[in-house]
Amino acid sequence: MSPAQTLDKPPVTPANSQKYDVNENYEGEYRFAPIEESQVSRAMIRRYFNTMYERAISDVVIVGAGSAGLSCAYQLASTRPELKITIIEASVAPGGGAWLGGQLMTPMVIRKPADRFLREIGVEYEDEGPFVVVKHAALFTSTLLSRVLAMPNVVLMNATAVEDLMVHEDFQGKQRVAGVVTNWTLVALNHDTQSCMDPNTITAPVIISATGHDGPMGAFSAKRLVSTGLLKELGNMRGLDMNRAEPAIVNGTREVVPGLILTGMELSEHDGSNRMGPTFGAMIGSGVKAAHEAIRILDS
Ligand code: 48N
Repeated sequence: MSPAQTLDKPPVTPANSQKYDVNENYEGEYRFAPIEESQVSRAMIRRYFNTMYERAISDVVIVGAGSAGLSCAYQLASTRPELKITIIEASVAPGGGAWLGGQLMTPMVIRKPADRFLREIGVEYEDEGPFVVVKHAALFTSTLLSRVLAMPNVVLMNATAVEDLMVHEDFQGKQRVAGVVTNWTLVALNHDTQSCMDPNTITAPVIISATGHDGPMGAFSAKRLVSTGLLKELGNMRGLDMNRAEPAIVNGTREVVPGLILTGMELSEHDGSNRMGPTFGAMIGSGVKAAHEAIRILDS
């Protein structure tokens, strides 16, 4: 049989699908339905590259899938299900710094009123009065990630880095961020080991950057604003002060240049606000506020 003939031949027709079932006690032989390796490859390739084609023009791009970026994605996608939201995450594993509570300890502290978001996404916690504690940071992050990925209007491209911003001039000659320049992260991190490996682009009227304050590409967009002259200099994150840091970041979440909203710890590097250490309420509040800022821009 020529390979083409195996292209979409379904290995199991409904009539004989019972042959590949196994009883609840797993008694008897466990047999998989037959498959061609090429069908596995084509099942992935078709979907991934159709998505890349379709999301080359998105409504909103969120850079960074840490606690701020994911909180923003959840709020935006649930509030405006018609928006095409594309999340670009440099790591293979999304979640950023929110898999642990702090210094490798697992419980996650979230100060009120950010606990409201936990009830919204269905994460249990212990109430300690002014703050709550989620038993494991991964419970928060995995729940939030699963809610975001279940939304039909959200696409996550992980292991993909934003390695530049698209900047256009509007009709008044004002510079506006109009999209992102992307590459697979391993390529983006190895430009100096090879000749230039050209990137890809995603065009969108609103970019929300949530690339954190540390890591190989921390505060990426804020730093790019400086190197492209759209920002005179970074404010640089200040020392730890929980009571100053968290409200400053939530209340400071905004469109810093036309078309670009900064959220989460990246904003502390842009503005020079304090860091808060191992408490995550501001990441949630800033992410949610960034979603409302994006809607304001899109509706204006
Ligand atoms: O978790 P992070 O680093 O960033 P946030 O702002 O979502 O949350 C920050 C929070 O975890 C803290 O730092 C806590 C509250 N500590 C405060 C303190 O005082 O220390 O997530 C950023 C994500 C990561 O997953 C990166 O891999 C990703 O952004 N990223 C990128 N993705 C795509 N393209 C890039 N250029 C890029 N740069 C970073």
